Amino acid sequence: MEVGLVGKPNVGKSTFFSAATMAEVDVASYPFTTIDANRGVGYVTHDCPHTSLGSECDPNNSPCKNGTRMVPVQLIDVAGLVKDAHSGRGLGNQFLDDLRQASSLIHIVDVSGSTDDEGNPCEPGEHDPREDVKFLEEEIDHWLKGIFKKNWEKVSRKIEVSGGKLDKILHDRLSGLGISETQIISALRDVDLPDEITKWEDKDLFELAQAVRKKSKPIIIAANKMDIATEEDLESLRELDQMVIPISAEYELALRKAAESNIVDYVPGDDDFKVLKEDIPQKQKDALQKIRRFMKDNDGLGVQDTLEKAVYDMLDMIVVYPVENENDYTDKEGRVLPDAYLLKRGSTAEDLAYTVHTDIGEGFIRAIDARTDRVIGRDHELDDGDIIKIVSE
Ligand SMILES: Nc1nc2c(ncn2[C@@H]2O[C@H](COP(=O)(O)OP(=O)(O)OP(=O)(O)O)[C@@H](O)[C@H]2O)c(=O)[nH]1
Ligand SMILES: [Mg+2]
Repeated sequence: MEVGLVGKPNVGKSTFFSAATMAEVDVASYPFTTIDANRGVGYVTHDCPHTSLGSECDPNNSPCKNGTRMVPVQLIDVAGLVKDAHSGRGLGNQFLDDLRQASSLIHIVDVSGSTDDEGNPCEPGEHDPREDVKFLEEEIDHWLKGIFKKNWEKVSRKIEVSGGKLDKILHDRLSGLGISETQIISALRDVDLPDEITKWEDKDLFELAQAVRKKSKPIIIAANKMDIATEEDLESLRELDQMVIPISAEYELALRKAAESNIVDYVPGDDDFKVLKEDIPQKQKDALQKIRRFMKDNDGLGVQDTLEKAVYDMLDMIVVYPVENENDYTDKEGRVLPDAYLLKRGSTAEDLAYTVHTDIGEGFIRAIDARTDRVIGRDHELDDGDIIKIVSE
């Protein structure tokens, strides 16, 4: 499960990434600080089943803090994208290939309007961030269109001559992009293109790319730098009628670092924190005061909230806990509730088996719902919080 961080240069993508993963990466106040993508692990939270089962868990892939599981999510922080990148401006858009596997995208926008189209600093309010939303979607559409377009003439002729199934062929072309056939079928339904595929022009392929993007890479907008923006800035971005979350990646990073140094007790996503160490410089005290005020005004700092929404709301994911022993909920090593996996709602017991390991998926015989001890078949639809034993060859 991967989530991509995208946006024009200098908006705070790497700051968000660093706050969410606690990895040290380059952050600087000029464009194109990041060139090669940063990859790391962030997490989304889930109520750990151990609280209702009465037995303590012993996690392997997902730490548990006071009954809250931290389920891993891969994050990718890519280079900044500028307008017309598809025709080679800035770093071009080839690096979007890094986002092939991303299931959803977080678009980091500088809501304060203090970076121009190219990511150069400007006076706050000078740039309208709504423009950034439009251009970014278009650049992603151009990138997808470019993938469709490769050898298109040959492919479209072949489809017309041999009568191949269009959705299957498009699915093959997009292999490695984490796009399902169902998403392609539903995108094809949303567009109105000429019946004869060989007649499709550039604009038709673009329209199709746009529909595929909407189905397969949903975008959530993180209105960053809210700490230097006004409520009016935020309201104007909200006029776009998309999911927008006000955030301060800089405050989030500062607070997580303070928590790491035991200066504060802070649970990411909370709307307050506790100061543990009073003996700190006045400057740091003032900074913490500012952060606290921001949290009160905005119900938190927004980074964790954005990630949770990118996974649970945009993708409708559930969390399932596979075990080896359905009676004491353990794995081979005796760890209680060792792993938590994110799956799309509607996933089956067999889907879980494949997620754990291809061999387990291929050898699937049956599964057992550990909470009820009932045997379930491969097509059984899983529920959020299920604990499942898979029996395989
Ligand atoms: N005020 C404020 N500044 C921020 C915030 N987040 C990031 N910045 C600053 O914005 C500048 C750019 O941050 P980066 O994280 O390097 O931005 P980026 O989008 O990764 O930039 P590129 O890699 O160049 O595309 C740095 O000076 C950060 O300190 C924020 O929430 N508030
Ligand atoms: Mg960066």
